[in-house]
Amino acid sequence: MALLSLSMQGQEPGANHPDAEGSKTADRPGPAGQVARLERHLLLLSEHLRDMVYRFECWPEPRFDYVSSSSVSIAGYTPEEHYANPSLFLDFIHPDDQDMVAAALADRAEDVGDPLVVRWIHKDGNPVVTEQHYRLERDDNGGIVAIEGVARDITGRLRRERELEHEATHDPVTGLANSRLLEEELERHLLGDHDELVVAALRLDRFAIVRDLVGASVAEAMLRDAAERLRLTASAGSLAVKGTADLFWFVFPETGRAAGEPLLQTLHDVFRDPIVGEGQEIYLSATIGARLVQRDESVAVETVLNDADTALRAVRRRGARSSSRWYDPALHRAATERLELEHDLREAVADGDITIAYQPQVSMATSRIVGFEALARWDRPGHGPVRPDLFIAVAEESGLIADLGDHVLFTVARQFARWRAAGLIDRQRVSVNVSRLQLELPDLAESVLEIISAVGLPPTNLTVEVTETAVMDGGNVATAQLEQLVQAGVRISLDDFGTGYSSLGSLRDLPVHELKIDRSFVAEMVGSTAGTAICSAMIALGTGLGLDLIAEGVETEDQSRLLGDLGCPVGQGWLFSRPLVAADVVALLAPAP
Ligand code: G
Ligand code: G
Ligand code: MN
Repeated sequence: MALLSLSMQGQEPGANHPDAEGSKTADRPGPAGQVARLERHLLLLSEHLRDMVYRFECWPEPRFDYVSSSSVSIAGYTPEEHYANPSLFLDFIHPDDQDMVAAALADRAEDVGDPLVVRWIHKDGNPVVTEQHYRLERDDNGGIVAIEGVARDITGRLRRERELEHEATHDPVTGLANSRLLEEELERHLLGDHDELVVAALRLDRFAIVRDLVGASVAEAMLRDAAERLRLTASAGSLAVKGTADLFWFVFPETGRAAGEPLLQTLHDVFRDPIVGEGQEIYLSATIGARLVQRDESVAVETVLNDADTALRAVRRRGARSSSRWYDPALHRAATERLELEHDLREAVADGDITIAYQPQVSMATSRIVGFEALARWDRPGHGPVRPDLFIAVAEESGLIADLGDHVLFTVARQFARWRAAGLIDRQRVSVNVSRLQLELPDLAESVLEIISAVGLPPTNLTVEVTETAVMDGGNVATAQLEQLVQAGVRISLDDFGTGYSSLGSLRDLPVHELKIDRSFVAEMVGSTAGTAICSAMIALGTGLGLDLIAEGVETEDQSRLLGDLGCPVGQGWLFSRPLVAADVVALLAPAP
């Protein structure tokens, strides 16, 4: 820069063309010639830089010694305009930066120091952010005589940096803040002294089903619609965040539990109107888990997020929709216990510690055993037996159900194949329960057939028990699985019949051989005209459709007799036998010596 300023001495303002001046000194020999060549070289350089190079004299008169041509692109003014009106240079500094520039110049020693970021107003009115490397020349009293420098336009770079920052902290689909921003915000709030605040986790109810129904693209548009409404709802100062899948987060600073309740309600209210995506409308609802952070409570960001999520899961597990729940420590204990249960179950499934009890199914006319229902049992180490509906539910939630189902079927089928080989059974069937989630596994039928064939149990010795809700909710996929099993000779039994909501009409079209009258009907039958009428109607319906019938939960002689009279040939229940371990089944089946 010093050289450049030297070279400019004596040059007329406006002489921006190196060639125009260059010819005078070009061929001078010796050191003078070298200096001249260097001058021309520097001028050439500065004229072709995208940065604006300048030397501005402040004293005795403000005037430009030199301004490079890129002043046009950076600030919109030609060098000529600068030469003609030197105060332009100070005027187009952004009003908000004027004081800062004055202060920087006043403090600055002569040497080149840190660059200064200064906003200019471009001739077209737009702000330009410049980064300026400059040097001051002062007189003996410290007064500024001249400024020389290079101004670089960093507007684009800053915008790109901001865009990158935005991309890194926002969800591309909805434009909401993402989890990274959530964590940063929370971190900031929780640092040191802070007021009460509420963190809420919100999940759309049944969104996975909706997605299957409307397709991924419409579902995404619906997510955008929901996100936009949620964003508008979140009050000023609060943060709305898009998490994974259909999960949203909210941070309500300076909010206690009393103030938080109505805020959560406004989030629910978003779903009063149908959500729209690509012209399709659907009514959705949401479930919320909320965590109150007390004033000055010292707690990690991760813990707060986990707690809100724990509360959310607790509501969803209860199957409640459109509701909220506040986190409390008891929930944490429950969640921990559940995790431990899940852990132990995982081990039990892996180690084959799930055992089977067999409950006989008996002909009410002859008292002969016509089949068995296989029921899974788990004796949890250190805890005792766990109710099967509980551990089946946990297996479904934790992705263990496929392995558990395979293990049960394998154990049962192998056992039956052996009893058959030993001549203990002949045409009796064994019923194995298959849950709703199992029916949704795409290769269920295939894997069932594979397992029984591997252990040598004929398909005609197997019944698969499914609940009517599982078949109805599973739709075509579930029906196709059942049909494949039926093709192979497996029998299908509709468990808990009457407790679901299947239309009687659809019963005709389902691949089902047997109706299993739920024990709640059997329990209310004796001594009740209405109860008897219901059982009678179900039996008539089954018989009319050509289905086999079995009543479950038969506990008394009266029930057994009445069921027989109504035309139900087979029963299962404590009257005949409790579920038995395999050894007891053998004792039961073996001909008395
Ligand atoms: O016998 P009991 O309390 O065992 O059965 C409770 C519930 O658990 C019943 O609804 C039964 O259908 C279900 N169940 C029992 N064993 C199994 C199994 O091996 N797989 C599935 N999916 N459900 C089972
Ligand atoms: O839902 P599912 O039918 O698969 O389950 C059968 C359940 O009924 C098992 O929990 C089994 O232990 C139970 N059970 C079997 N016989 C009787 C009975 O006579 N009375 C009652 N109350 N429950 C029974
Ligand atoms: Mn059953």
